[in-house]
Amino acid sequence: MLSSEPLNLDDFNRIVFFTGAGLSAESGIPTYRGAGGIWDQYDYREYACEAAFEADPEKVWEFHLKRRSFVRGCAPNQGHQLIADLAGSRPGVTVITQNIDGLHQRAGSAQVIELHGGLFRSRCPRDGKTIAAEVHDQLRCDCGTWLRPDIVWFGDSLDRAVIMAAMDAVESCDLLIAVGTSAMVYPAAGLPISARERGAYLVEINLEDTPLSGLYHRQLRGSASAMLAELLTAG
Ligand code: BV8
Repeated sequence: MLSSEPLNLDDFNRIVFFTGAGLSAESGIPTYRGAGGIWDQYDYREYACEAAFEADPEKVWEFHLKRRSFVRGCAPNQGHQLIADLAGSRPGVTVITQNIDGLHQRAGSAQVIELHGGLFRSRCPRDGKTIAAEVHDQLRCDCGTWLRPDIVWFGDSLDRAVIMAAMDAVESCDLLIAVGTSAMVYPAAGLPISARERGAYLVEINLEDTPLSGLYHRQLRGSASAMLAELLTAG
């Protein structure tokens, strides 16, 4: 594990946290890849893509309702809390997450860009209406159409406004801290590249190297919450 003396955050004006499933692993939510990953247990082509939903919406909903009730039973961990506390203590902190679990918001982060949507929202493919699904899982829209989870599946384009907001944030930040992402899924994985090109200082927190580790000025190897605690707590 490389030394991770705390950064002096006062040296930075605009900080982006770019987070992936590894941040939520310590909350008990399985990651996507690696041992025990979601895609190890489920073939996304059967349960989490437009074609699967068209073919059998009930089967896709069964998978997502199971995930909703599981995630409802999970709580934000210290990593989510440290990020939320920092954002609450100073201006210029933005969270860009690939996660759909809503744990950043439950930890108190207000400024969260959800690149891949949210597990606790449903969307009507016909009229575009989105419905919060915190408690009740309404599966049909008032217009009669099957609602679908408001999640960006493989092959779905990301919401244009969301990716533009993420691009603005990474192109104007001077510090980007990636936490728990395998840097495998595009266009999300390319965001730190844009930050680097604009001269930001980059830190990668992960258990292992990723295809983009060479991009980072500092690579901290260890669990997300422990590394964030070392990095963000002064002294
Ligand atoms: C798009 C939804 C335009 C949520 C996900 C061929 C056909 C079609 C598309 C493509 C294609 N080839 C390439 C593409 C583009 C594709 C893509 O990039 N595929 C990859 C796999 C090659 N991208 C898309 O389709 C995107 N849309 O491009 O639209 C388009 C349209 C049509 C055709 C072409 C292009 C949409 C991508 C969104 C996909 N949605 N899931 C859900 O269902 O749950 S993917 C999934 O991966 C999640 O969204 C997740 O956010 C994302 C990234 O995963 P990570 O968060 O990084 O998690 P992962 O498990 O991978 O890694 C965890 C890391 O944490 C590990 O490194 C681990 O070591 C570390 N870790 C673990 N524990 C800890 C830890 N670190 C610290 N502490 C710990 N405790």
